[in-house]
Amino acid sequence: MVDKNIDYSLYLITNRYDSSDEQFLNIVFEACNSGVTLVQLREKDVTTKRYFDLAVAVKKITDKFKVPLIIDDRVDICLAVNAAGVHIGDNELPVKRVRQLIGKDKILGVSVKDVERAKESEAQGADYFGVGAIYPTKTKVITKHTTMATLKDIVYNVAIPVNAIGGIKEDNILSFKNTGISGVCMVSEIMQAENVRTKVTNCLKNVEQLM
Ligand code: 3NM
Repeated sequence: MVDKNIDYSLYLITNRYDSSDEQFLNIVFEACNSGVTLVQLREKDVTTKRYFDLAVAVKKITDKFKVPLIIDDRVDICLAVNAAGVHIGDNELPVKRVRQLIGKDKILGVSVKDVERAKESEAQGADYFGVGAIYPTKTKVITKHTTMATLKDIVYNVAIPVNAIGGIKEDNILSFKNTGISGVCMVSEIMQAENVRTKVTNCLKNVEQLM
């Protein structure tokens, strides 16, 4: 059974950019070794085989560091590699159906941008939310700006953990003080850091001040 007592505080979401697989996996290794608390493998425009192979490789690393692995979008890949859970956004299977497919023990993350969708998704079995984009992001994603006020509103109206996403950097983590979030999700700040260890260590220090 998967332990659902998840630490969301520093949630790394991957992006391979132009790196080789070896470089990519080294970044994930270094990030886990430095203390990220959760990893999401996020792949777009790859074949199922490629997604699966990457998931197997990333899971070897996350398992080594006992960091739960979440798979973006793909229930089948999540089940195939026995990842800790799956994260879905809009335009995907309904939350209720995903919960039925993955069972009660796996983690189900959902991207939401308003209280209504958050309440509905919570009722349908979501375990946590990603709310954004709080700050402008250069990462390729279909999103829209979501305000701090909406973020706080969602936190206030649901019982499950809420994590902020979008343009989050070491230097703006403290802006989430008193929002009630459970963690910050980061793509480029960690994946493109000059020194992943220093970046993760510094981000963890800032995140600790939020909790
Ligand atoms: N989801 P970065 S924003 C994957 O708003 C993702 O739901 C978002 O990348 C949302 O940390 C985003 O590099 C990309 O800004 C975040």
